[in-house]
Amino acid sequence: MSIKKYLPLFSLVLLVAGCDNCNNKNVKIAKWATATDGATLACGSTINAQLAFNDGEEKIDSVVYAFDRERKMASSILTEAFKISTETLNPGVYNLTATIYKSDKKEVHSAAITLVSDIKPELIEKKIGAVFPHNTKNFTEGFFILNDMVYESTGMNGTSYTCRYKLGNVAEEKLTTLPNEYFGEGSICYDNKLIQLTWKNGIGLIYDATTLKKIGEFRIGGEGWGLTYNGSQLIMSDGTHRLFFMNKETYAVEKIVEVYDNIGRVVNLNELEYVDGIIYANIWMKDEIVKIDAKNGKILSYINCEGLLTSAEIEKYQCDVLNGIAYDSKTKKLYITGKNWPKIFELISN
Ligand SMILES: [Ca+2]
Repeated sequence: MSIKKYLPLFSLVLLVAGCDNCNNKNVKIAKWATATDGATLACGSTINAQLAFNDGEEKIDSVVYAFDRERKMASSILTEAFKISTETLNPGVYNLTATIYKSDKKEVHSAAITLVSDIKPELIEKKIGAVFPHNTKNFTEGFFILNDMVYESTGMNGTSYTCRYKLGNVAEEKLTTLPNEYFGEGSICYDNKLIQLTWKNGIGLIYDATTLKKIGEFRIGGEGWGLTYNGSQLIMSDGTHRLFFMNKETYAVEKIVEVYDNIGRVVNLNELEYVDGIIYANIWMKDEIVKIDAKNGKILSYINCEGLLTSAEIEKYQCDVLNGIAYDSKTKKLYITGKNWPKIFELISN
């Protein structure tokens, strides 16, 4: 099983923001004294931030530390170590600044601190149950189950549509077809609305799930990849390590959860499936599915799904990557497939 860990790209960098109002810009009052600069720590750790003052600079007036990218945490005026508890924080990159005041001087030092997950993910080998046929014409981008029907959305310009079928059948009912200029992506159905994202067109499309008429669209800030629904919010991936929780009426992003394991952030999150507080995501270009704690983005386990198709099947159908996780809430069974794959697999997951 190949589990590639991703190193954070920017965690080990101390950014010295420079001097504001320095009399002599070449002489610094202080520098970071501890491993604060560029630290990567597990959630729950205590950050000990401390400055080392240059000779003759000890008699400063004050230091104001500020922490948290959203600047919600209280600042503190200290000249000793500034201890920061991360007990309540989710994984992500946080900004720490120390502003030093000395007579008419003000010097600002900042550092990026990465909090990774404090959970070592479980490495799980796939367990496969029943196997069903899949339409190899479908370049699968969205995959979910509603009222005993499998719904699928497909991609590529000119072949982007949504359809549904009974598990076990390849004959499918076409629901909506996208204009050629749209590259379709993930989809979901809720409140009698059928939603399909587009990849780089910057919009999501809204259809009435009964009439299949387009009733609206919404803006997507970046790329649209996977989509799922937790009962109150839409959850979208964009190919990075971030998951966007969106208001189901306005489609405004209400929360971003960053996905990390105990090493660093995990990127290329693609098709998604929300199941009881867990988000399943397959990783683009890998036969691998991750289970993510939807509350905080911590990866709980990696499921190795290598070897689902034979090389003869891949050759015959020109199969692309694994992409598609669907949960049947009635039978409590999970299914996976891929782009142009000939099969749908029941994935037995604890
Ligand atoms: Ca799905």
